[in-house]
Amino acid sequence: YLDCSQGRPQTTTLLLLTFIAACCPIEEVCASIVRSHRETSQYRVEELQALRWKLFSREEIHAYQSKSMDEMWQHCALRLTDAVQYVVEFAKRIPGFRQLCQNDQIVLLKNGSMEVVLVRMTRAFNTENSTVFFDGKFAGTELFKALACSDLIAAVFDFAHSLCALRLTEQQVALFSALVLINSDRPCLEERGRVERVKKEVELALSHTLHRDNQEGLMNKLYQKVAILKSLCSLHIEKLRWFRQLYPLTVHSLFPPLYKELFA
Ligand code: MHQ
Repeated sequence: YLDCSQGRPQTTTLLLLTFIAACCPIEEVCASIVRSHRETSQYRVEELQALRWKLFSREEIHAYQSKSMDEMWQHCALRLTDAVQYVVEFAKRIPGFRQLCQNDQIVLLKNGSMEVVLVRMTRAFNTENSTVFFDGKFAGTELFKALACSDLIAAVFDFAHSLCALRLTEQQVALFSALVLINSDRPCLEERGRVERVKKEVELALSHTLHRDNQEGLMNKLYQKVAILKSLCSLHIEKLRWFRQLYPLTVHSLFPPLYKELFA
């Protein structure tokens, strides 16, 4: 049945392949993570692709730039928190995540949710004009001027560029996001061994996908990105500390509780 030498596979062969896929545990892990990503991705890629030339007008950009610093911070914290909420939902659906103890689930989310938001940013990034989907349209770095952290914004946009250059498929984005989240090197994990085991599964799923796509070389490039992600997140935390010193009350009473719980 598996002989395809006549050039076209027989129906039975296709059925058999589907059957093999369904019983292969690693295929199942792949499929489950990809499904979780799809169901929690906030915007579908096709949706974002269709909107990629919908830019803010000069006046609209000016309106964002004229906001006060604390107003713009509050606005971005809200948008970021929305995005993080979807990532939390994604995490809960990664096979094995819910079976970890509560402390470790929180540790992984505290350290990894922002990193996954930045990975997901590549789906919402237009490399042709360096703009990102924000508040319903595409925005360049200048729109974020009022935040007064142009170094962070520039670094985040640079990262989006470099990750977009790898031209990952949606499946690859899904599995890479899961790998970023299930990181057994995070400090303060209680059951590091269990996290390690879940991580190994996800890693296997990612390398399996890359092998199938004939792109095994991507694995090393993705590991390089993990280091940049870590530095971007430290920079975000550093900026938040600086902002909190200037506007403690804004952070205390106006920032979303989830944002504070994760980053402050
Ligand atoms: C998601 C959709 C999405 C939503 C929000 C200083 C500070 C508080 C934040 C987007 C840094 C500013 C974020 C809003 C900036 C880097 C943040 C603010 C994919 C990610 C994306 C596009 C976020 C990307 C990062 C943004 C622009 O599905």
